[in-house]
Amino acid sequence: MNAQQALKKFLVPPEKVREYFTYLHCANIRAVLDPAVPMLPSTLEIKPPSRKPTINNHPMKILDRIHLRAPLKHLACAVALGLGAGTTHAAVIDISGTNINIDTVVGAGNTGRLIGDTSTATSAFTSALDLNGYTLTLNGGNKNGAISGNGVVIVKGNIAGSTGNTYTGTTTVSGSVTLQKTAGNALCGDISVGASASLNWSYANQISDLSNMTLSATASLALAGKADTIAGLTLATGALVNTGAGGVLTANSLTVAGVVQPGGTYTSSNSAFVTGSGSVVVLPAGTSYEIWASTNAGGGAPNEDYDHDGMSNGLRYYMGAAGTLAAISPPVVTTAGVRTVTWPRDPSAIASFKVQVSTNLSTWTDVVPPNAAIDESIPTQVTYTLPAGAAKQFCRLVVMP
Ligand SMILES: [Ca+2]
Ligand SMILES: [Ca+2]
Repeated sequence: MNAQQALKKFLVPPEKVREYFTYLHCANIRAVLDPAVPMLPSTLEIKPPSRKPTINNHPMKILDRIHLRAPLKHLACAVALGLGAGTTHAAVIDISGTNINIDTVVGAGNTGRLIGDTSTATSAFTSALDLNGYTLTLNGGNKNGAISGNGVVIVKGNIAGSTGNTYTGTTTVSGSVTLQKTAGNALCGDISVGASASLNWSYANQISDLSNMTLSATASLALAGKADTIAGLTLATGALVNTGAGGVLTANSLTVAGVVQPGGTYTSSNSAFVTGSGSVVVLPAGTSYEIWASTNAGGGAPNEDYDHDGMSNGLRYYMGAAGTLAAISPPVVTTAGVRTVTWPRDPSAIASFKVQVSTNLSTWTDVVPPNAAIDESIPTQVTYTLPAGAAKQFCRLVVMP
């Protein structure tokens, strides 16, 4: 029986596909996948002999379901997933085999999906995957394909390749996983690193800046000297961040053992959860100038005056609701011969500042906190004590959001 005869036979009784395919050698599979007859009409299970054949260069449209079992080695063709006319099932590729590479999946769209390996076996892919709302489990082997769409990714093997993943949804990490994307992010969405799991960095910026990452008590991160920025980091007691030589993990927030930690730099010398010579940097809480300005100042620069009221955007941001024209030029208060000036401050503003002093309004000298003359003990204000001596002095507040 040649391939065309086999094809005719299984097209007539599709339920016989598996039976006929047991007769087909690799060469015949290739013929069946001829572009002239690219559609596989029904559930198809390919169990080729141990020679590990390659299906090459023939676009294949899967209308229903295909199981790719070991030892099929390489599906080097474009695979289109989708519903065909008159069918009722979403197309599926189930790569429950071992070491299967699929070069291209096209048209995953709304109806097709590709199921990752759910067994303990190794699977690999180089295709682009659209999660399409489904769960993808990545076991051992390199996962070079770009994963997109919304779904759940369970990571048990290394992530590699040169095209970043963009999926949304959640990520669960178990086992030891090395992140090897040479461009883009390896992991996206909110990430849970499970018991005894470890995440290892081969390159910088493997995690989406928008990801919140949670480590269980026996989980660990190994930055290996690389830098990355994430949204939030939550550590159970016992979880470790090994920075390696100078690695830096930057986060907008840090929670350790259920307690929210303040902004700052966490190192092995001040924090039990850090090892290595690098650090975990937690940005100060609050609203950045960029976010504030996008809402309140048309995205303008700090030195511009968006509403033309004589007060710069930067000062308005720094002083918040208490910021008025009068507040920019507060009176000098003299108490027992000590002269002070107090400016309002919004504690949610993230900005450094300095005071400048002058005796002639042309030459200004910086007074940079921390400084004994500057009192920040009240979060809603900054008080500067003018130096004794000169009869006439001027001072001004400069903010640097
Ligand atoms: Ca990042
Ligand atoms: Ca203004």
